[in-house]
Amino acid sequence: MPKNIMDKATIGTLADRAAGLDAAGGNARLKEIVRRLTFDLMVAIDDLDISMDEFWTGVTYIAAAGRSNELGLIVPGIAVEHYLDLRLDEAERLAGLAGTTQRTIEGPLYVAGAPLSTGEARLDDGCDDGEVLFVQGRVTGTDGRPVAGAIVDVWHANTMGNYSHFDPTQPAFNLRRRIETRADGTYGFRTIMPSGYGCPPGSQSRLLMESLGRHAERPAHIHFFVTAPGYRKLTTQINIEGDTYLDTDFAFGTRDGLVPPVRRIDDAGEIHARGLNKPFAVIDFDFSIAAQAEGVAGTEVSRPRAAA
Ligand code: MBD
Ligand code: FE
Repeated sequence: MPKNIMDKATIGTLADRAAGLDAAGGNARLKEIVRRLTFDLMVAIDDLDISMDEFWTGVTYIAAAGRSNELGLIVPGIAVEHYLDLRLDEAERLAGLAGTTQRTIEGPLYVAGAPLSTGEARLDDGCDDGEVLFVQGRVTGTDGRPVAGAIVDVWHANTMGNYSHFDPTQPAFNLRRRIETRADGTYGFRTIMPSGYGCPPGSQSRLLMESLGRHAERPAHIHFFVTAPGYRKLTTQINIEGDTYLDTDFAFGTRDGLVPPVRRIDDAGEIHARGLNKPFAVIDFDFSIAAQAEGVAGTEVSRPRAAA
């Protein structure tokens, strides 16, 4: 078929009716959004001459991705989750908020309710023979003052790139903890160096990435929510420097400022002081969080999350 054969007014009238604009009831905000998305979809079909076969291939694909619970993987994979962050960054900048640690995507693998401890925690169960990693730092406000009693909620993958809960071979809450900062705002944890996550073999998300000529891998990373009363929630991650996929994260989660140096310690005295018998790694990472503010979108996102 030729492209661009439809009249925009015809599309507009149809989208109006599809969104119930000529009906009295319903949710006004939903009508507005459905009207726009329906209109844009119809225009795209005409502009690109999307065939009926292509259209139904797309519908079937989205249905399959929904059945395998992969929409939370596909949204970051097509950069839309990152786009939401870029937009919130811009809204904060326009509202005069500055000086916070860079945010980045939550991803689909958080589990609420991890064990809570004060000051420090060990995240691994001792069964994964990965490189021992200590992460330590301080939570401050944008004024540089320490935030005592902040909660650093941390989660990451094991050396296979798998997350507990979603990987039934790991114990509950393995590599997941909530750590309350000390009076001076400091926190620290012992864990194992994670590996990057890859979309599962044969998955819908991997199929999409490969059909686009992309890979379906994330570089190794550690996720954080940092919360404290009176402050805006920070959702972020750090990446492990040197990872093959650092610059091509399929989920667009890697950002400047979120790739701290990894210090490798092989000094016998320091090894013994930590109660270890092999070299280990240390990452120093501080978080700067913004005080609660009026007139700018909140950072607490309501989305379905696993809980255990
Ligand atoms: C992950 O571990 C992740 O963090 C994201 C954003 C997507 C898929 C897997
Ligand atoms: Fe992740």
